[in-house]
Amino acid sequence: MISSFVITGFLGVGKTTMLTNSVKQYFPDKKIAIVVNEFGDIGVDSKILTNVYSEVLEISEGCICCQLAEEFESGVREIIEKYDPEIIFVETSGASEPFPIFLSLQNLGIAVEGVICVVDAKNFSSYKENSTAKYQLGGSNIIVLNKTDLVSEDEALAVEKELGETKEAYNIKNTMTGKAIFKNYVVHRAEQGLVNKEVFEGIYRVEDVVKLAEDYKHHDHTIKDSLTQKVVYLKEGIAFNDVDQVLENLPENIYRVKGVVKVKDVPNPIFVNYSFGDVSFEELPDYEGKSLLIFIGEDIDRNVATLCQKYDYLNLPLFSTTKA
Ligand SMILES: Nc1nc2c(ncn2[C@@H]2O[C@H](COP(=O)(O)OP(=O)(O)OP(=O)(O)O)[C@@H](O)[C@H]2O)c(=O)[nH]1
Ligand SMILES: [Mg+2]
Repeated sequence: MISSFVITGFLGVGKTTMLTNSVKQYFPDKKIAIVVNEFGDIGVDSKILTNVYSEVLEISEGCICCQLAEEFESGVREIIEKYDPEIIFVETSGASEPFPIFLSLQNLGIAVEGVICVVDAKNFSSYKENSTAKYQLGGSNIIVLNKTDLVSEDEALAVEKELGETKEAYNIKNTMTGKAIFKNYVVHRAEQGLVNKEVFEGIYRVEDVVKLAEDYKHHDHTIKDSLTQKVVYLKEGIAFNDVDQVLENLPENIYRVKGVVKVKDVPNPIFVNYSFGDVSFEELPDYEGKSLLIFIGEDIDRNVATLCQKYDYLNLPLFSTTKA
């Protein structure tokens, strides 16, 4: 039987980092396939993940938990036929709930070894009221407190207490028995997505609940939280500093930026990864596409338009790609 893990967690908490840093290291001899769904229609993560894994399936149009069950299931079937993986890792978008994916995997006869919710220890308080974030905790059985390098021990303990409370309140219930499906859960700490191997050892395998949870209806999180994304293209011939300037002057409601930019003073394209005020850059030698940044946040359209007016090297595309 094929095994799988679902990796969920809010925007920018470190899901892809966990896949690039932890997973490969723990399964050196296994055939691993990755399925990644990103918020928005341009798959930046899949470009990063293909550097590490040979089989990466990108499901990038729309939200995997709302509209894409069919595309997800047929994609997974295809990857199984073509590649015959032993383990499948699914990174859900930061705006998705994990439970529908969990049900889909079980539908396909794939064992779910764990639903991992990655939490950003530093920024949890900034996003904890988001309803999707709450259901992500409620629908998981392994919680990974990541970015612990950015907080003190006391802060880490305070976040653990809070996320425990959210977990209890939002635990997904079996509609027939009224009992929580992921009643037992563990919390592990991590830095740069490097988590204890135990997380992946299958000891937290979730039992088959498909039949019992059949009438689960997930809430309409996208409307309520009005998460939007905007793609912006960058002119040629700009300097690294120009990009940095944009990132240093972002309004608070834009809390996530991803993209790949080409600048005149760095030889290779640069992968830009910004979340909640922190940014990392990485050179990406084999990127052939346009220079672009994807802004994600709540009701950000006007803010992005303002940024484009302020910095004339940022261009909105002719057709908007805003998506909830
Ligand atoms: N300081 C610190 N930074 C981290 C850690 N883990 C991840 N990051 C950084 O956080 C940013 C977001 O990481 P990703 O792995 O792309 O996050 P994600 O959850 O996959 O993001 P989305 O898929 O867009 O929702 C990147 O800049 C990472 O380098 C950590 O433990 N400590
Ligand atoms: Mg990611």
